[in-house]
Amino acid sequence: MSAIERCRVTGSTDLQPFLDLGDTPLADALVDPDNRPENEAHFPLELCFCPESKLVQITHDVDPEVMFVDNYLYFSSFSDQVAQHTRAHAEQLVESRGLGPDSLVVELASNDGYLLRHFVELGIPVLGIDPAPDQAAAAREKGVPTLEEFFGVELAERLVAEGKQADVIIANNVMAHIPDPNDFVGGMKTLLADDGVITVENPYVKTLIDHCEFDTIYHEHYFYWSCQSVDVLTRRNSLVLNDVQHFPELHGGTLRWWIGHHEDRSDAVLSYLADEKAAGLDTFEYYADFGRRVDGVRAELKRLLSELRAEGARIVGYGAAAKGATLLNATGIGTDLVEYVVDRNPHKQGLLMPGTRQPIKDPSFLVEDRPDYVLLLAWNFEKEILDQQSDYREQGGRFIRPVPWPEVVA
Ligand code: DWN
Repeated sequence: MSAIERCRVTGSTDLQPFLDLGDTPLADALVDPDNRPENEAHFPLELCFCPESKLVQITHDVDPEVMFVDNYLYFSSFSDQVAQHTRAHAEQLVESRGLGPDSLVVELASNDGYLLRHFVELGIPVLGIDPAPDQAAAAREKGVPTLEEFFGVELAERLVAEGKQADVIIANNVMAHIPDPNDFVGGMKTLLADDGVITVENPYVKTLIDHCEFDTIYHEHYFYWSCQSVDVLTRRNSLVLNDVQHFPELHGGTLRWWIGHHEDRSDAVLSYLADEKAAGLDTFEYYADFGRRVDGVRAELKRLLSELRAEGARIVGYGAAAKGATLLNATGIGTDLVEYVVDRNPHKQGLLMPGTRQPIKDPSFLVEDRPDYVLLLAWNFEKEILDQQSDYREQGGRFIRPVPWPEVVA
């Protein structure tokens, strides 16, 4: 597998690498213990910066058909925080856009219908688009019609030819996952009604760098977006980035970008663009020392876990998350340090973490087994998880937060 030679947005060959996390397995490819390959496929996990697109992207492509279809186990509906966030988003759209029975709301990567179900409940026509069969089936059970396809210009043109035009297009946590952003956004432009709006949500690259959230880097995430890079991409596809909202508590720090056919820029988006310019997000220097800081975090985490184990403590993990797979594999944390991982997604229980092979169990096992420490692999849900695990904590169990700096938190 060779590194890309051109930026996936601009085609520029001026790609500047700044982080190498080594060869790691696909973060979502949990392993079936009854059918475990000797060593599942590993791929180089490196980041580079393109000064033309102002975009951070991984240097090696993995076939999307391999990553997102056969055993993709991410279901959006396993977080109360995400559920509350998406309900508020739906309500904001219905009110601000005056949606009703003659509207059409389309979600790209609609997963298990976690968001579109809110519009269905209000009698607003929806269409989900997601290539993962299990998630699409779960969405249909919620009354969300779903196309099991990858989205791009070709599908958008087919939908328009059928008389469909979207008043709202929602793309939550997907614009990091698509190998061809111009085709993806070009499809949005084709499908969007003239007075329609697109909302795109993704973790914010500035938070990733500033808070050393290196574990949110995995092959499923081709891109790590800033307002500047979204601005470049949308303008290249004759759309306009008009507004931005910040959700610092979601997935470690998420931005929601509001995009349309016509310019109507808010003070918020102008302020974010100016702040990013002032912080140097459009320069290599801003990213240059990230690799060194990540090395420091990885070394400290391994030291802390090794020290606790040497004292006779037992350590397990919470959250069979994609970020957990990167953290364990990129830091070299095997079952000698973290015995097993718990996760409340039943599709993941009974499987093994990719690469490091920790077995995945139900979170109720924590109270039964009483390990001394739990490494928060899903640290982005720290409050929700600690509240939920009050019984384990009352038994004296303690959690370890791995980033921005490893520490025992509670
Ligand atoms: O882009 C993506 C980000 C936004 O979400 C997707 N590619 C995949 C996903 O990343 P992730 O796999 O790191 O997801 P989460 O949602 O951060 O992972 C949380 C894991 O923890 C899930 O497997 C569900 C589980 N969980 C749990 O066991 N108990 C979650 C909560 C809130 C809980 O209480």
